[in-house]
Amino acid sequence: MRAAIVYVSVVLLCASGAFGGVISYLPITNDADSGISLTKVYTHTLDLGVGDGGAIVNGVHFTRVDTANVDAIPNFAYTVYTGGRYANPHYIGYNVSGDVEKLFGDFMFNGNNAPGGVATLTLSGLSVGTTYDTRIYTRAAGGPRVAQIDFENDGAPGADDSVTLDQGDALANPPGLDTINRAYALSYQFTAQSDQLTVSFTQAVFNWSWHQYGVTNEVVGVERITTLFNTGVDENGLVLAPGTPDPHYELVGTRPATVAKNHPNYIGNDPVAAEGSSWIGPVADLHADVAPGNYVYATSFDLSGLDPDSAEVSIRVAVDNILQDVLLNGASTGIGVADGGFGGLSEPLVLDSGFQPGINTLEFVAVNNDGGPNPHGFRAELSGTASVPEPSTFVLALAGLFVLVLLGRRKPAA
Ligand SMILES: [Ca+2]
Ligand SMILES: [Ca+2]
Ligand SMILES: [Ca+2]
Ligand SMILES: [Ca+2]
Repeated sequence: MRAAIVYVSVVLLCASGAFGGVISYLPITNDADSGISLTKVYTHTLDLGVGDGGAIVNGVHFTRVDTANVDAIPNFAYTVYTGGRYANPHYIGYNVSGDVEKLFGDFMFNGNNAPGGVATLTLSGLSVGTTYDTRIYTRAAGGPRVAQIDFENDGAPGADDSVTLDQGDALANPPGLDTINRAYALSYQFTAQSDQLTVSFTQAVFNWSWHQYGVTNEVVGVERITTLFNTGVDENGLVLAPGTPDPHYELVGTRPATVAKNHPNYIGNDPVAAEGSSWIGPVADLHADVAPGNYVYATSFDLSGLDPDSAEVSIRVAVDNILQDVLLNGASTGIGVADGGFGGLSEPLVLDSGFQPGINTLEFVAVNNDGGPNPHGFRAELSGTASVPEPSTFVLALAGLFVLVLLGRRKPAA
């Protein structure tokens, strides 16, 4: 009975976030175990180094960072206090295969840094109160490459969390992995107290700095809605050729909408087979005249496993001639775009209510102007996120149940 009470207390402490940041180590051998996923909401995906460009891992595109552009990367800074910043090309031989190998191959580093010298990575643009998981990708390349790593987010003096690691030895504890040359992500999970996280590397030995291979920062507990698609793209989000039926948009009451060659007056389609969007319509060449009246484009997406009350969908549209309304699950949202909206995509139109569990449907009510047949087309770019229901809510409910059971049992003895 006493053991059960202690267990419940521990669970309550963990679930209520009574601890600060959490440091952990995630071994990586290939794309499948990289933890890099299109379902995640990232604020930063950075591949440091030169020679093989930004890695694309499981569909997630990394931004290449080297000495030429490091100071121009938004919401990011890499500073050194002695020595200099250098970028190295691609090296192999560290037990990683797949596309993620291009993240671990090349790196930047603080060359000629003095013992006790400090290099810092700063991620900014964070939202106070949001929980993030910052991952610093690392692997062995000789040593002793020992550094004290400090995490600073709360703005109060002193590191919020610290660890000392030899980058050249993954067998040492921490990180305590299975072999010296095991690549891994150094994960730091924290709830932001300010809009930036600074990670400082204070190195112990001259010219043995930490190599910086890559950095990601993901929002914890939130996922991208991966079943939302732009108009005119395939399952991978790549633009389809004109004449192809759109696999995700139906022209209601007639047929699948057709991916279409844009009218010369319209914003140009993104290139075929690239990420982006394309015009769709009733015909394959939008220069052709079609009947005036309503053209309703419908698409659906799946919120299974996500909290519909937390869903938020952002939509940018271009339309010839008017977007009269957007229906979410059959209900008007009152969102529209006035005449002339085909020279560019609109500002984001945001939906943040009216979602339901499972499959949701969006219908775009487009109107082609009166006055006889004239050109018509529709184009949309959609993105969205939703929370993953928290296991801790369930754990708390379960813990509460245990307490009730315990209290109930204790009553007769009192
Ligand atoms: Ca690379
Ligand atoms: Ca601090
Ligand atoms: Ca890299
Ligand atoms: Ca028209």
